[in-house]
Amino acid sequence: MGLFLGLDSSTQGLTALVVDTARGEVVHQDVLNYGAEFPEYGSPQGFLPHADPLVRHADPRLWVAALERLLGRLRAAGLAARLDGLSGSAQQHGTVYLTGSFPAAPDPGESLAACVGRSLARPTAPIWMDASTAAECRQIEAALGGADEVRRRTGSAAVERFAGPQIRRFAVTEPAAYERTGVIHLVSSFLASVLTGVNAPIDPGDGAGMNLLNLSTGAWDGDLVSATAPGLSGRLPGLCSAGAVCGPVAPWLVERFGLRPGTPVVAWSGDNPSSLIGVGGWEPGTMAISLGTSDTCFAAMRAPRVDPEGCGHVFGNPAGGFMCLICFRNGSLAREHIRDLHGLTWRQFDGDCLAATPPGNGGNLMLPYVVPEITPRVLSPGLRRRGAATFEAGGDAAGDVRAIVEAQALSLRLHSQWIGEAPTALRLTGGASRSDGIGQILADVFQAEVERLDVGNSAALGAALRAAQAVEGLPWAALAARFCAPVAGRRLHPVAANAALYRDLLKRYAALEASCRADEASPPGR
Ligand code: XUL
Repeated sequence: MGLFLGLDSSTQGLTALVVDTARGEVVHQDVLNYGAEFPEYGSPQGFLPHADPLVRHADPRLWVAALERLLGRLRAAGLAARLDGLSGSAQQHGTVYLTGSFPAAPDPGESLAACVGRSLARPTAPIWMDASTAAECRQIEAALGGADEVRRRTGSAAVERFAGPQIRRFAVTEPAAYERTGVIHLVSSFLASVLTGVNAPIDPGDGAGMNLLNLSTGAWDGDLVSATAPGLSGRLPGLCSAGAVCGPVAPWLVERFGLRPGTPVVAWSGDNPSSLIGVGGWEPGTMAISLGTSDTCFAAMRAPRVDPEGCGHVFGNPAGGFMCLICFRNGSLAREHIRDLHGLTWRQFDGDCLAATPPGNGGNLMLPYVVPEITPRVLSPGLRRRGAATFEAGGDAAGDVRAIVEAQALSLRLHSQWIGEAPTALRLTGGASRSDGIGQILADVFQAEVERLDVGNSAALGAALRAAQAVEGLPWAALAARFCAPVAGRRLHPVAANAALYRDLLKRYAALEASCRADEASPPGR
């Protein structure tokens, strides 16, 4: 029994969470917001501005600078030296390009970010929000004989934000820089490498989000690797099993932050696989909805099945087996857009607006695309409602707030149907899960009980629990019972009287979405 640290490097910030497995308690939580704490990186929302809305890159040094600051604060809190192990969770799919082996150690007085910066073969990392690789996706699918074959092998059709298509674009558009690249990491394996001082392996949870891992063999798929970029197999880190210890913390971390020599670093994973553990969803039966920068919906799967529409994914479950995942790019970004459009606070958004409007919003439907969407694929951003009419500054704040939240809930319901199991309970996590108004809409749209946990950041909690499980061998069921029990007073019950209304609205929403996709497929004047 001991203390385990979970780190969550998300799109907008870094969280540290420490669990004490003897006491069954979370004993420390700390959060850094990239925009607020590191203005010098010019990334108010965690990524670099770009004229092309399809391009989204971040500066990997920002993630490292945040790691350095949080480790310093952990030391100041007297916890660094008491840790028995650590692991992490990171935004999925982003790729970091290094010249080769990892820098041995920072020079005296040199920041960790500057030290790691010396090893970057590409100054920026495309992240999960990047949608610029449609051509590369089609090329990879064509080389493999079609989208179905890529989906059969990897659990997903070729997807713009996934590592493989991103690597291909880099190799094709910047061949000299690709040539200089010695190793390509995911954000998760990159940060694990920073902590161990050597190139860390990729785990099956995050590795499955690359269009490169063959789910049935658990190894890199030779055909996909060759179809993606020349000489790629020599540039990919190794694969490890979920929960593998990838090394002790690097000696200079011991010196700089007072960690105990030999503290085990357990392989990092993606934020969604980590969240699956953090919400207690390690075995089938619980569907989780994470309301963060992206909204995601995920669950452990009895058997891997793929989404015929091509938007859903199958990833590795850190507890063994598989999980499904559906990701919506317009999560909190879309909610924030409406909040800011009407100059609201979150309290007004939730309390005044959602509470003051009726379920169904008087039939006022919206589509929630502030930025290009992943599920379904919608490339031209823009909020639309009532058919193809474009919505911008609306006069009715309360109506717009309900319209965006209902649209997101209906979209979640519509695009999770392929999983094939109607959930009886939803576990909500992420920043917006605090909102009772949003939770109630989800309960009504799904006609399922909404459960919420004490810990808001389930990805960081999941990372800490994965570390504890790997180092101490504690059973998942015992960890989940101790750390992931829903809080009785925070349950929300579906209102049966709203079932028919939302069933009808779901049909109308599906028709509106279909008309938007048809408009996009054949824009006026084509
Ligand atoms: C999942 C996805 C996002 C990122 C960022 O496929 O793209 O959820 O992991 O959180």
